[in-house]
Amino acid sequence: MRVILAQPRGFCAGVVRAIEIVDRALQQHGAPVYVRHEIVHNRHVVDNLRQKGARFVEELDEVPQGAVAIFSAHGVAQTVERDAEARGLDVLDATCPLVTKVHVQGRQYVAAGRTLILIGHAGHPEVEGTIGQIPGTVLLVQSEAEVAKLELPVDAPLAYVTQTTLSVDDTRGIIDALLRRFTDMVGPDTRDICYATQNRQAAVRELSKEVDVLLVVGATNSSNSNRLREIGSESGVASYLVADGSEVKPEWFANVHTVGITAGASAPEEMVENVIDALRALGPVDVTTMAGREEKVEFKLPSKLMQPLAAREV
Ligand code: 10D
Ligand code: SF4
Repeated sequence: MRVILAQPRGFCAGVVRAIEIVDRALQQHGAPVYVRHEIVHNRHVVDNLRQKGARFVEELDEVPQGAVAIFSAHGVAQTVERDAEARGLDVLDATCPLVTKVHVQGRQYVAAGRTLILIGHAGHPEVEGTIGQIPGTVLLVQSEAEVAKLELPVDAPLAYVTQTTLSVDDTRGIIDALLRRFTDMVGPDTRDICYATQNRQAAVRELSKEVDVLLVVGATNSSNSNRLREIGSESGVASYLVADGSEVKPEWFANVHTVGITAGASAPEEMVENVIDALRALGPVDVTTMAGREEKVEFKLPSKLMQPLAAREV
């Protein structure tokens, strides 16, 4: 079997930063440190940090007074920030800077007197965080059909922002529907969809032309990973989302010559290796990597974590 690895795939700069924040917090403060929500949507990442002493909670009332609390890469509402302050927690914010950028943009549109529409998926933590970062009402739109249901005057001053991990193609359709229906609408086009999401989607679209089966390494609750699997399916390729090699099923590969593998922005490269090992167990494989865009994005850590460890101990 031929295996072609997507390029780029796997960890984005926001995920690298978020994991590094938990690691450094553990080094500086010792265990336990508390993380609100999965730091990124991947069980292997979470289990690894848990073994090092991180404790994962869904709400801050599970965190003892004065403890170190880390917000996940997906961001939080302002009520969560205020709650952390009221509880005297030592907060480290691992919200991806590209998610924070959307919060700032949304607040600017509202300050300019516009009603804000958020294009995104209901219930996702990034969407809950973004809604809670913007004062006043934010209208959530999940599909083109929902654009038709918005109860707003056609000439109302409106703006939109989007979740960072959406399908570029679906989002374009929703934006076009908004622009067709309303006359005073501004927004970033699809640029709120982050560089990592756009690059991984473009790579999978290319890869899908070459393969019989696509495996996306990622978690079922990972929005960006699900979008990659959908692109494979929409391209007519049998596409499966797998957390690791244990989920790979031999029957997917009957009469299959070429398998594509990509990984969501929160999926560790070790899990890609683990999936390749599962394929090797079925027979010989020849692994190559597609030609693809090189990513050089890096984000700074919070200043609290930049001090050398020795200096803090003095
Ligand atoms: O579900 P998701 O794609 O938003 O998050 P995941 O943790 O899988 O990947 C990192 C993306 C983030 C934090 C949203 F920008
Ligand atoms: Fe940031 Fe994009 Fe990664 Fe989300 S997927 S953490 S927005 S770089």
